[in-house]
Amino acid sequence: MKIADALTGFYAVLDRDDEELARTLLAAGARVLQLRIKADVPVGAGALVRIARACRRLCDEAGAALIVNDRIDVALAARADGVHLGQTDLSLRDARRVAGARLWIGISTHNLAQVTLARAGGADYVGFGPVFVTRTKKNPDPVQGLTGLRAAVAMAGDVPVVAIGGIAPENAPGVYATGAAAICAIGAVNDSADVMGNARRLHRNSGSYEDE
Ligand code: TZP
Ligand code: MG
Repeated sequence: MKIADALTGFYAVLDRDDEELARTLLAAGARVLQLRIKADVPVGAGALVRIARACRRLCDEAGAALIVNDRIDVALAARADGVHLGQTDLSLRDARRVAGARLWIGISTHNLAQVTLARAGGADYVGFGPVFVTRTKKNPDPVQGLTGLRAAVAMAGDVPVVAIGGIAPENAPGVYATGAAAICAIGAVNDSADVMGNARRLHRNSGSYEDE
């Protein structure tokens, strides 16, 4: 799959070991699923690979891409399409040494300087945020707003930007209007009573929340 085909609308995150949730996110039309389990007691590598392999099967059935957060070893073992790394994870340069061209490498960025570095270093895409206030991430970086996001999209050039942080169906149209390639939302989807509906409303041109 080409990365541009995966990063085109709602970018789903599986934030717990929950096959039903994964199936629902994919059934809602997600073209990409990121496995991101942040637990107080870290999940071991063996268990993570088991979960990632299950995701791989579901993504293959749905024609979606699989990206693993933090763990390049798990991403490679499960034949994921990509790995997603934060500013304090394995560096982009070292990740490329390990994975070569076998994985897309996505980098979390929180300001324009980080976007510039990720682009220069050959990131396949960048996450940028938090765009709005988020309750999901512990110790989030400062809110960047739509103005910051628009500048990040311009700075990223041909590197696709995934917007993240406090995004919900109500504010998604404004986020797409900045030129962001895709929208990642965790709380507004995974913690809602209507996972399927909210995931669908986060796709590009899904019609505004108020219209439905
Ligand atoms: N990086 C910046 S904000 C964030 C991450 C991982 C959390 C996004 O979660 P939510 O619930 O969509 O605000
Ligand atoms: Mg990380």
